[in-house]
Amino acid sequence: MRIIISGCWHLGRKLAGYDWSVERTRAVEAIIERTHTADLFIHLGDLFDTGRPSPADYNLAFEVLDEIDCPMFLLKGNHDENPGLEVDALEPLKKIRFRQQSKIVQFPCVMAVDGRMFSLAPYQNDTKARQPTSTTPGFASSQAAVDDLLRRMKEKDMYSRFDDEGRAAALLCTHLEVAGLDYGVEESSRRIGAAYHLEDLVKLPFDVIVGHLHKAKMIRPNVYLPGSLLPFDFSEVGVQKYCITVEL
Ligand SMILES: [Mn+2]
Repeated sequence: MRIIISGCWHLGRKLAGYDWSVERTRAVEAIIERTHTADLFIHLGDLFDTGRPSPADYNLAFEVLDEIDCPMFLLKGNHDENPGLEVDALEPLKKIRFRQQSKIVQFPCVMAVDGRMFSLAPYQNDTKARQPTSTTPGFASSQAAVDDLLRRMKEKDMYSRFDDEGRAAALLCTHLEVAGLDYGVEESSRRIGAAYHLEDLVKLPFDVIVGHLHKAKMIRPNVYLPGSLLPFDFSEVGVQKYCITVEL
């Protein structure tokens, strides 16, 4: 199974009045091209720049997502979220019938696709984490919800397949912060809520793909950050951007 992973498209973002649509369109088109030979596309969150995108931003989201040529998971990011119990920016996308199957991931969950396990940890706010849903019981806090997900993924009988080296056919994708990661330029940013610890993630017998941080990074042995498609600031103009391909 070939999986294409990207995140932090921040549709609608302007920097000092400059609209990144030309750069972003070029990058998104390169990703869409890769989905022609993929089995699954995962967006790691922050599809939109704000919790209340404009009609033009929704129009753009529909146009690009409908071009994706394989089933997709769309995780909620902190920028897609609204406070309290207000609906988030991804909620209206649930009403759209895309060409391909799509799953909007607003709560931590485990999904099985063709015998591979996907642990999906979108951004969580405490108020929503406490609400029971059809698939979750409601948790004391957003941290409790994502800790529960990690605990479930540590149970080996979760996975149906291992390769010759004992690596599980599983993947963890998250928009949460990772404590212990060198955030570089974003180091001083305010904590956004629940977090994973890098020391836990590197012990997992499968790869972990982390969104939210805009700078692409590889942390051995198994933690990867595709970064954003957008420059973080004008110093990054012309810097190479990435997406991640996983063969599982
Ligand atoms: Mn984010």
